[in-house]
Amino acid sequence: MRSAFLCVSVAAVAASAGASTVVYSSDFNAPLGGEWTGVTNTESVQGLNGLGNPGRTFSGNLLRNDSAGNPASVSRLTLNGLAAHSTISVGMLLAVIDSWDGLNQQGYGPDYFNITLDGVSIFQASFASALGAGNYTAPANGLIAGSGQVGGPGAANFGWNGAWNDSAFDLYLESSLQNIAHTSSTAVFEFFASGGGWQGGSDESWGIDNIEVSIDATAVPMPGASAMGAAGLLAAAALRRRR
Ligand SMILES: [Ca+2]
Ligand SMILES: [Ca+2]
Ligand SMILES: [Ca+2]
Repeated sequence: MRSAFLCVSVAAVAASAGASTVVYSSDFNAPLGGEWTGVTNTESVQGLNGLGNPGRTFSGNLLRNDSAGNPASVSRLTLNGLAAHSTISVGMLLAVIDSWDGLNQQGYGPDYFNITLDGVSIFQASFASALGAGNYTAPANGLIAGSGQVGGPGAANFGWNGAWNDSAFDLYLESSLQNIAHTSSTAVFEFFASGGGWQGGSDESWGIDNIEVSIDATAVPMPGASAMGAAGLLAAAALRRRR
């Protein structure tokens, strides 16, 4: 019996290596905590409600940032006290709201959506829904609402400025946001628009919903496998005593 418990304990430790642990998530449906600073406005997802891939769809509210400027004002997520890790991943649903102008150079573009981690760019893409063309190619199933381009099939208006179509993307499928080398116990993500044609306001804005941050799980450092085995035995014995 003792040897059986030891085997189970060691197997569990081995299985956790390489897995990931969610350290933060928000669907933006409840008031935001102090981890969010900068532009922290939340509002209805409007016509995007229910759209997405299985397990992650727009619902309730999203965080919407319609600030102007180049770069525009950021929405910032600060996470402290992260456990030991070597990589970090972030996923979210992105709403590209109203008349983005892609890389258009006629005075209305370019328009970019950016994500930085600890001040370093981890994502920048240009999207188009009014003029020109963007430079973002969504992976399979990455486009979850609208056409993702000007006048493409599926073009639709999901709310906000009714004169302009909207699109949405599942950035959980964006490989550049997965397993980013990172070891600090603090992580600061900033989300913001930029570009010489960025107008903001009711002309062009963005929203995010269902954000999730995870780190690669690392078993709590232990003096050795035998110590973990002993801890597992003690825990199992304690459980049995309580029953
Ligand atoms: Ca939501
Ligand atoms: Ca623009
Ligand atoms: Ca719209």
